[in-house]
Amino acid sequence: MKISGAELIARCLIAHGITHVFNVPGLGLQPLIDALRKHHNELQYFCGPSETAVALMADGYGRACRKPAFVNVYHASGTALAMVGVTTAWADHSPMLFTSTTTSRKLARSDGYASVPRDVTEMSRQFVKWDWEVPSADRIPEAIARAVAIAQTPPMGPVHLAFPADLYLEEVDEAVLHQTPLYPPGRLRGYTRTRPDAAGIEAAAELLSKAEHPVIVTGNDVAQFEAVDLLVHLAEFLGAPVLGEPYVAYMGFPNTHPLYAGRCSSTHPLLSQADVVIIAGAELTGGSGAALLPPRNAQVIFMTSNPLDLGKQTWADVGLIGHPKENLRELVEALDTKPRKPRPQWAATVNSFVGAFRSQLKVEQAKPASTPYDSVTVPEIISSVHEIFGPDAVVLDHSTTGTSYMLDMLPLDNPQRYFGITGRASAQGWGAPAAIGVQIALPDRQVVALVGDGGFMFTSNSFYAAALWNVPVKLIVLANGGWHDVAYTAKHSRGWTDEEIREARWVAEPKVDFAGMAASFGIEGRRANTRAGLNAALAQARDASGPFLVEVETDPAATDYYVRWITR
Ligand SMILES: Cc1ncc(C[n+]2csc(CCOP(=O)(O)OP(=O)(O)O)c2C)c(N)n1
Ligand SMILES: [Mg+2]
Repeated sequence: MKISGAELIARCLIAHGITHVFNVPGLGLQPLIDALRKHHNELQYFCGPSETAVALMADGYGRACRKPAFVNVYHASGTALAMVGVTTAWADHSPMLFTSTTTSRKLARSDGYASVPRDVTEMSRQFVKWDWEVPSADRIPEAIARAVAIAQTPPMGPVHLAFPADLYLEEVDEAVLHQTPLYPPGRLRGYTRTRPDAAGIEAAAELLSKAEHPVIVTGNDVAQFEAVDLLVHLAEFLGAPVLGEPYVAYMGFPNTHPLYAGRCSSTHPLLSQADVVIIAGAELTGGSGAALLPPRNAQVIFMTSNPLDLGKQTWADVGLIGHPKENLRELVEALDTKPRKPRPQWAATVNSFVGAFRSQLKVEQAKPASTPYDSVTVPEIISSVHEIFGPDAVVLDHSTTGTSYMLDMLPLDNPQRYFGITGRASAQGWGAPAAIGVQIALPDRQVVALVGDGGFMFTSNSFYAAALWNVPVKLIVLANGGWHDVAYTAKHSRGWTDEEIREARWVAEPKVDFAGMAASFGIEGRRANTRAGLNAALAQARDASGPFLVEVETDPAATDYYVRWITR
């Protein structure tokens, strides 16, 4: 029997376990949308207010599911709008099956309606693991099979396929689905838990067994591949303090653990004393852009799932390339065969540092707001979120200058409930749409997102989609009066005055009524400027069955804590 290219795409997606589709419609896409709709029992279809919104939702979905969603966008303009979703998915290793509808084959290179002067996949090429403009309908099964496999193979990331619009209407024999060498999906099954080289493990274990002052810097890979328990085991075995990065997509270590020593900086007192540093899946970019280097005389054991990461930020005396879980498991096993080295002095130093660090956090928590008007401090917001939503809520953090407090103060016994954005991605606007994607991926979990007021303005339209689809995500907008991150830099590195910052319009004047904006979208919203008001609003949000927005007048003083860390 003959079927259309569009129908073939839908069937291939289903065959490969794709369950969610994100799209914005337009000329030429309709046959595909019809085919996707026909299979609505298997493919949940989400149409959003812009390609930027849906691509960032797919990025959030990929982070939470660790499998790709299918995104299809409109020609050159839709692809351009979606590009920030592709760049963040690249930066933070989110699997994504990104596809563009492009000019029909007969009209290619004619610069007609909604056209692309060359290949639409050129736009994303430097950010994707693989790209292909599918030349004919009979190649669809192969294209989708390979794209899904590549996106999901560590290091995960986006792939970009382009479908010429006429390919959706091309009739092919349905047998092509079965004729591809890659069908059924079981014929393309990659076993991806690659093991590090035995010699490398031995070299790492040898270094560690002699280390006096071991330190671990943890990052994304560890949490993304569910290796946190192994990292905890390794840290405890070595008595090594664990440092996080200033910004992370996934948090690799529980920040409630007695060996958690705050976030990394080149001058971190424990890192400065390290003789062996294990860098486990960390990207080592600071918030200020400066590299976070270990001391020059320290030996570095660098663990990564991506061979291309070697040597990017730091040297690697021992580079262990493999699946993050296997890297850690093999290292732990190798260490277990060696005598355990007591390090009483280092233990005392680490203990005393962590004790002082925790006392400092208490001081920060107790600080009153610095504003002449009513506002709530970021530590208070964090405490309220934790008290009201509890330890099981999934927290998505795009609070920018609030992130330092978040990573240190939000109790994360299970760090895998935290989703953030790395310095490498550094994309304002990510938070709200990504939170919707995470909530779609995890329908049984409560998802709470904290976003800056400036960042939210980049993609606030995405929140309308939460209303359209009744996605019960809870969004907290930290209304601290504008763009404090960039204002800080202007003020302290370039000598700008408050007046100049105001003239540049980096201050939120006129004030945006975020709760009112939510109401105009048909979403419940509340504003709070006191702790009690915030608690009441959060409780209402928690109990609401649909999406909810809480706008909180936020003390901008969080910037000081953030800057103290990144410029230390
Ligand atoms: C797409 C993009 N454009 C510009 C920037 C630069 N930038 C970094 S922080 C920031 C302002 C963020 O404001 P807000 O979300 O209110 O956070 P705050 O600094 O107030 O904590 C901007 C514009 C960026 N990171 N991403
Ligand atoms: Mg702000």
